[in-house]
Amino acid sequence: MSEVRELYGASTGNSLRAAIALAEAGMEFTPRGLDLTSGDQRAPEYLALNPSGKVPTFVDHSVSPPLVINQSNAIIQYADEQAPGRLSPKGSGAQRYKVYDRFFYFVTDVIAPSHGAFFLSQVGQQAASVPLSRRALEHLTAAEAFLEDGYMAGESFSMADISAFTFARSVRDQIDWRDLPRMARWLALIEARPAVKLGLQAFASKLS
Ligand SMILES: N[C@@H](CCC(=O)N[C@@H](CS)C(=O)NCC(=O)O)C(=O)O
Repeated sequence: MSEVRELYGASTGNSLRAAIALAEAGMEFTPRGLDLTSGDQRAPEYLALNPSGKVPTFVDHSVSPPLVINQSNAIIQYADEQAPGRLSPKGSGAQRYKVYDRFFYFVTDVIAPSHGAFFLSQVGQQAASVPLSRRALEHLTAAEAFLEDGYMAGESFSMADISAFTFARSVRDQIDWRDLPRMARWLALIEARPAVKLGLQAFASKLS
């Protein structure tokens, strides 16, 4: 564990994607688990790092002043830059843009509606949340077509797999896997990766 890099988070999709990206990039970090149900994210010392009171937050103390990144997807981009070739192909060829294309598909067409649905159900608007949840699930399962070469953006693991993985895992009981043989194979493949296991465990001792 490195005290130089810290990742504040909880066992939620955004924090876990960031933790998996850092682990896949081979970057050691100290997980700082926050208990969201107790309101740790609104403690003044945490708000000084992340004024919106959300997780995750990444801090790199090796630079002065320390580098602070709040958005999970910005942390993933940072991990990608630190370890060229691990989360996206090196260089600027077509394959890099395929990775970005698929990465942002999951971020904007799957994760964003699922967050919207979560918010609506939290504020008592269950009925309104249903179409958004359905949309997120439909967009996820449409990715069966992405998997002809094994991974979400081709023959190699990339940040596109990270962006798809935590949501797919969270809705696994809502999916009829018999219709999605490639995706079933893909989910097992991603789950078996040592760095993915490491990332998933990062905040395991804390509730969220
Ligand atoms: N766009 C942000 C979203 C962060 C976010 O919504 N985090 C949620 C957990 S998934 C959170 O901290 N919720 C606690 C709260 O709002 O009090 C990201 O991707 O990092």
